[in-house]
Amino acid sequence: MFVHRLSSRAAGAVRLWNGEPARRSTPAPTPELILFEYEASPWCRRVRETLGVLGLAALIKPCPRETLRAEGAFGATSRHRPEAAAAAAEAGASSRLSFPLLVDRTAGVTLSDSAAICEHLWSLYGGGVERPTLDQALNPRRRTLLDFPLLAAPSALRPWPEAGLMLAPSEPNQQPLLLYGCEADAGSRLVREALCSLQLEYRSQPRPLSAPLPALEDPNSGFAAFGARQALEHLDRTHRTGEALGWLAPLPSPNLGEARMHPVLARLLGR
Ligand SMILES: N[C@@H](CCC(=O)N[C@@H](CS)C(=O)NCC(=O)O)C(=O)O
Repeated sequence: MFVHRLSSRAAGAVRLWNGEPARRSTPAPTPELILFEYEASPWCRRVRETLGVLGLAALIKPCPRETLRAEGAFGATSRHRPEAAAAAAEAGASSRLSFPLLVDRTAGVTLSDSAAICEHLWSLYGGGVERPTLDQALNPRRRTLLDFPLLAAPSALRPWPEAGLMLAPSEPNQQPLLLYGCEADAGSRLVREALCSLQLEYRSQPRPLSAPLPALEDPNSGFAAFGARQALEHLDRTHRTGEALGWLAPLPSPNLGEARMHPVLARLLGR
C-alpha cells in the first residue's frame, strides 16, 4: 500500500494538485453530465480536472481497456463501451470511438474531444468562477505539444494495468456508487482507479483537498466510509471477481469496436 500511496501522491503532485474546486461567486450548477472515461487516459484527466475546478458533479461510466493492441476496441465484457459507441454514433461522430466522451443531457449535446469538452464546460457552467492561473497554464485553450506529456505524467507514475487502465472482472452494480473526492488527492485516485478497472458506475462529487477524502458510499450494500483503504477493501470484497487483464492482453474476440492497430505498434510491426 505504501508504494501505491506514494506514487498516487506523486501523480497529484506532477499536475501541481490541479483540479480542486475554484472559488465561485454563485453555487455550482447541477447539469446532468455523463462522462465515459478511464483513469489512465491523459485526455480524460484533463476533463476530470476541469469538472473538479468547476465543482461539477458527473455520472462516471468507466471504460477501461481490454487490449492495448488497438484503439477503440472492446468485447462482450465491456460494460459501458457499447453505450459510449452508441452515444457517439447518435451524435454523428465520424471518427473512431475515443475517450473522454461527455453526454451533457442538460445542454443536449455529446462531445468527444477533451479540449472541446473543457471549452463547453467552461462556457456553460463557468459563470462566476475565476479560472485558476494554474489550470489555464496546464489546460490551455489552444493546443500545445506539451499537453500530452504533462497530462500523461500521472499515469506514467501509476503504470500498473489495474490502475484504471485495464479491465478487471466484477459484479455489476445496480445503482451508481457515490465518490466524494478530489482529482489531486492520492486516496481519491486509488479509489477511482479501482472503480474504473472494475467498471463500476459512480457519481463523482468534487471536494477540496482540505475535506476528509475520499468518501465512498455504495447504496447497493449500504457501505459508507472515509479513507482509501476501507473503500478499496470494500470494492475488492463486494465487487471484484478476478484480476485485471495484463499489458499484453489480445484483441477481444469478437471485437465489437474498431480493429485498427495502435499506430505506434503498427509501425513497429511494419504494417
Ligand atoms: N484528441 C482526443 C484524444 C482522445 C484519445 O485518443 N483518447 C484515447 C485514450 S488516451 C482513446 O480513447 N483511445 C481508445 C481506447 O482507449 O480504446 C482528446 O483530446 O480527447
